[in-house]
Amino acid sequence: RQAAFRTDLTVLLDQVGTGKESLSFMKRRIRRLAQQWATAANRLDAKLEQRWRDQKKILVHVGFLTEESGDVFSPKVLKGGPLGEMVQWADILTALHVLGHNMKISMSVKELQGFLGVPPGRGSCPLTGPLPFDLIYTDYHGLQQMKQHMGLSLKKHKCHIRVIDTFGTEPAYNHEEYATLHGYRTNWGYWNLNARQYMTMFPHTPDNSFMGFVSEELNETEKRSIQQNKVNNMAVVYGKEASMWKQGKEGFLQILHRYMEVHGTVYYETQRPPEVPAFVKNHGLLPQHELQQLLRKAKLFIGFGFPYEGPAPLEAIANGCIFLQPKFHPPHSSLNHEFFRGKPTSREVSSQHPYAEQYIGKPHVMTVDYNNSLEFDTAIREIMRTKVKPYLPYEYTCEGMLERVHAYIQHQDFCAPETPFMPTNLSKQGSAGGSRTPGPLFVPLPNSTALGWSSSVTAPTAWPPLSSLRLLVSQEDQSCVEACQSAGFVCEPAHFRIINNKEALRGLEVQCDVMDSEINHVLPAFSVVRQECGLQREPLLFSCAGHSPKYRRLCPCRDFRRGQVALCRDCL
Ligand code: U2F
Repeated sequence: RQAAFRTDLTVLLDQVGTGKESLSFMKRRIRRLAQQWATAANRLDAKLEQRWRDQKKILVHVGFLTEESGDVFSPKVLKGGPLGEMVQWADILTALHVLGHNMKISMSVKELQGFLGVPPGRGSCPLTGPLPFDLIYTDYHGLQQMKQHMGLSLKKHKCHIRVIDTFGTEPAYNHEEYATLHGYRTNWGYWNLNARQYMTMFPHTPDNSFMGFVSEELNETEKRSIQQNKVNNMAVVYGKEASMWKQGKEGFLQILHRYMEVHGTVYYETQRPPEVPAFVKNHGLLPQHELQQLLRKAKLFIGFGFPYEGPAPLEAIANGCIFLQPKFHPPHSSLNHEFFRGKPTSREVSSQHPYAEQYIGKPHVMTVDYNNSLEFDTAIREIMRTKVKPYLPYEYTCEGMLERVHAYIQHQDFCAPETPFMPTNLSKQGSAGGSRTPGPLFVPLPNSTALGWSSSVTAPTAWPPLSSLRLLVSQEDQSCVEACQSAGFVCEPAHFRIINNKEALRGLEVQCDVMDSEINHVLPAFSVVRQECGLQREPLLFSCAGHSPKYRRLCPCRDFRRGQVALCRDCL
């Protein structure tokens, strides 16, 4: 069946259910953004020009909100607890509904069993018939519950699963045996999924898919009025829980207070939290729309280092604030920081909000060393002088999210058997013979070699299409994430299978005295010193994130759309 866009959210709101603060929060959000979603649906509908879209049967099982997982989030919704996950789930549900899919929502193990047709209360009684869904969106808690209640059949059906995973899971952590043998074993990872089945909150490692969420978009009139009504010396502090204000914050708060009136939205029960200095005007935890109003007036939204990678800075920037945040030197990661310890990634978090730092940057975002009071002081003064317009990257608008989720649903298929790629007609452009349709694909780059494939090798079903591929060679100890980024591209794990062969190495004129095929997450790669080349034997270990001082890696990069890094030019 063809999916038709929906602009009425009544059915969705009924489906979400009642009885918990988390659900009420999500419903308030869905209602508040309903008009934006409707406008976005109409725009995307026009953009796609009647293209056929399959209507999928989708189950959404929100594991972290089930009683069976302990649901520690719901009781804290009105008390300054994390809301980012709820923001994201509300938006995922809305996007799937608006895109016109046939969706069921489960928030308990009982509902899960009912939807899957597994007899209740029978432990791990496997699902015997076919899976009644094309796609299942869940999280790590939900995955565990499915393992318990679907038994062995989970293995059979796991290609249909998508895991919403805030901070991301790198391939080395996801591969059970490899993780266990090489010290990447954590409490979360090791599900042996295709790493692109994990969907993140921000575009972290491109090994995962980027799900995201949305922020409110303003029209030109609203933008103008916001700019006119900005209070130049008003700052709002990022941190809705008192503990986020603890320890060592007094110094820079004092400096800030020298120039600006400081506002906070810190939760409190009866008394003012002692962590919050007396000069701060604390509004208490605000409902989302009231926070937006406050951000519309404020000039500065200032982070103290925690929470990491939340939605609020995007909302602030969308409402015309400048976001000031601490640089982390050295970067925080699962290797050196309690919060990230045990998370299935070694990603280095260079500031409180690396997306804001790297994808948005100045003038909307300033990332400075808070231990250097001079640098901090200079930043505040610069912010007071700078005029900015409200800004929201396209990928965080409702249309951007719909476009991306639409593309994933229609094109990503982890169930199809991998057809081995035959690299018979791969060749470096410009070399004699071989190249059937030479195109403008060779990208000269300093210190790295690059080449592209002619579109004649495109397998009809490949997505992203092979026309987007650019092969690069990384420096030693450089990951493919960095190598592609430094050349203006993004690493594309789906393209690894195309470049994991002798022909690619030969095309690059790499000297290989020894050629091996091994299980190691930095392969395909070669060692310059030893003239050894290695191909990847385990497709689950193709990794954009991996790096090793011994190797220069072969990196499959691709182009991307401006403001929509998840999609290549020809991806829609
Ligand atoms: C992140 O979770 P948080 O919930 O701490 O992220 P925030 O950026 O603080 O904000 C989430 C939402 O809270 C709303 C605000 C944001 O959409 O509009 N809010 C509000 O309604 N009222 C207020 O007074 C203040 C904020 C991240 F998202 C999680 O994935 C992480 O687990 C967590 C820890 O790093 O950080």
